[in-house]
Amino acid sequence: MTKVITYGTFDLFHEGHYRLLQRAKELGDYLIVGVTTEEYDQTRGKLNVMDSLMTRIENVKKSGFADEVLIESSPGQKALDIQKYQVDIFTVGSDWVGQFDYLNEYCKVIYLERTKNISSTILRAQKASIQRIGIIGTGRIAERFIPEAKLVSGINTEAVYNPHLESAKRFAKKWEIDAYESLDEFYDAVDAVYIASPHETHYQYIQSALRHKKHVLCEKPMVLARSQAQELFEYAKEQGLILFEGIKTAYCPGFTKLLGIACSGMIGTIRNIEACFTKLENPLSRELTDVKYGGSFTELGSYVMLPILKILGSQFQELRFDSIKGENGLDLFTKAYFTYGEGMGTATCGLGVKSEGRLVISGTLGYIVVEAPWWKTAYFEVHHEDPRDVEKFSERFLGDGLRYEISDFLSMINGSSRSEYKLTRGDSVALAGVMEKFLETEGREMNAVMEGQVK
Ligand code: C2G
Repeated sequence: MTKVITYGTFDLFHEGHYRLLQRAKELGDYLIVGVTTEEYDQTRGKLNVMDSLMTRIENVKKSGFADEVLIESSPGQKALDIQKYQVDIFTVGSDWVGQFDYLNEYCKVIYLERTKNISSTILRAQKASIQRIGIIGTGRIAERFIPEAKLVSGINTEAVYNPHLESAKRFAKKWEIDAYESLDEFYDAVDAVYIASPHETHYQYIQSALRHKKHVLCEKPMVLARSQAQELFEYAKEQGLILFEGIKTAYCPGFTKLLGIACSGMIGTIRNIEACFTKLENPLSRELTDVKYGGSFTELGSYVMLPILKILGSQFQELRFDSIKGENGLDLFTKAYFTYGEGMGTATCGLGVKSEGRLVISGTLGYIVVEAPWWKTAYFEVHHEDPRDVEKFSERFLGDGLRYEISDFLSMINGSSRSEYKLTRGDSVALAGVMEKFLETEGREMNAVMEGQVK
């Protein structure tokens, strides 16, 4: 008798799960299915699981393919189970290809092609539908999105669009999703869109996605002009659509905890915030050659402004910039100075100068220091006058951290959570306003509507 084993969350049970179990059973005579516990999913960074463990087990049983169901509750359990149950074949969907090769030591490992275009659900009406998401753009950040989205339940990445069809096809093949030549067809295949194209095209893509009644999660900087941000948020609200700016720091648990502590009074009234983020880039990269939209501040400014705007607000009295420029006029290192009635902030960023990536929030009773990479907040300390009086806080930051914004984006779409407080439309409008002011001082007035024309 050939024994087969597979594992999964099986949340919001859908065709992908059903077909996986069906083919897993066909690999042998006896199929064992491991269903993950909520705790295990938490530890492996799977977010947004909607169904209870019992419901998920029930759905697996109802499929009729499982001869036995067990609980997967810890990392490393797979190898033990395979030995304990004398399993001949381990199988899982191809979105995990390579990740379980180590199990070849114990049994045959087979990756079954993942199911694309899951739309309807089976077995029973779900309390929340599966959101089909499409990606616009095929660059570095888009590459990071899919593995992160896989660890958020309730979402299925289905499609990719890039004006250069060859890039879209290459990306689609690699990630087993569909490439679209026409933007209209792309929109028809999805419920929501993740925009990871160059900054100057964001405005046009957001506008067209909203017009096609799609929810939008757009990479930072969302847009480079205050009026554009205001217009897009207004339109999204009128259409009952969700528009999110993707600044991963804003949505990660560590940063949320940090803001809570900073605003709790533990360090008194906040008087000064200094945030620094530098990342040496190849001088030939787009960021350092695109004289219209490149440079350090458009690339990293969203991060270093975030703590200042979230804590001191967007009603600053003065704003000025100092930059070190390269030969082509792009800023290699920029400091933005925010002056408020009761405090100040300095946002420092650089693609051509390396500095200590630290965040320091100073108050009348003490200060908070977050070492690099504070933008992936995982650990911070609260210091007081007495150097021995230090409180330490930590929070896990999993993977590339995009899963947190994806999970909150999904929660907002499903109306199941009010996560907007993490990055409000007011925050995004203020960020766009500062970007616009920076580009004006640089003499790079924005004309994104024309310049960023979607090709
Ligand atoms: N699956 C699929 N097609 C989809 C979605 C999922 O074939 N469109 C497969 C997955 O590859 C997996 C199984 O269905 O083999 C269950 O998927 P999930 O519930 O998302 O479980 P997952 O997070 O992939 O966990 O230890 C658990 C394993 O790592 C799998």
